[in-house]
Amino acid sequence: MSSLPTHWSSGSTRIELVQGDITDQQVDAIVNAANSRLAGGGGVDGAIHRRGGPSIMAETRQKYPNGCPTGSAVISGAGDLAARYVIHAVGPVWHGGDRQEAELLASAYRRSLELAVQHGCQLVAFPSLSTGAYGYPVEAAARIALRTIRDFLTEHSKPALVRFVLFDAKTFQTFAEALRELI
Ligand code: AR6
Repeated sequence: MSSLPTHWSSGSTRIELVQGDITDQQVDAIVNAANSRLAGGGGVDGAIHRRGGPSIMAETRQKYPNGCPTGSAVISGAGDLAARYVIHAVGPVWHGGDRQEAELLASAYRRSLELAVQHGCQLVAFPSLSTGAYGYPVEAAARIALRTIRDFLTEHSKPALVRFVLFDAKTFQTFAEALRELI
């Protein structure tokens, strides 16, 4: 496993893979794996709201009372987290692959990066969207995540760093294998 790549870079931009808890990250923006009602939940979402405190939910309720469509993202402050922003991205629920899951997943990543750039974020941490409660197969999701982010960074030359913070060893390894295919 040590021979698998854990980073990719091009010009002044870089993708990194690390294993860990995303709520420990000190970055400009932490991306949340949210649901379309922005109602909170388990997984990354639960951890972010627990650690970030109630101001995050108070702000999203006020600013986005209709929630956020699948495949898109919205931004809020980060409460007590060591970040300036939380970007709430809504990935698709996996239904077998014929309900535009791939397009929706790519679009959730792209929209998150657009928001990050609009808000001047240079360091952005992502979890693996949709591969927990939403059941998206990790291998396919990792390929989409990395390709979408590489293409965005190549096109826009920012943000400077996208760090995937992968919770478990299996997801980390699957992302590293997908990164090897990409480079
Ligand atoms: N840091 C990094 N990754 C984590 C953490 C953490 N603290 N906790 C879990 N993961 P999930 P989804 C991993 O379920 O599939 C929620 O209830 C997890 O192991 O968080 O997009 C929301 O409210 C997995 O690899 O997100 C939605 O209703 C990945 O993060 C729904 O779940 C994503 O798992 C969203 O489901």
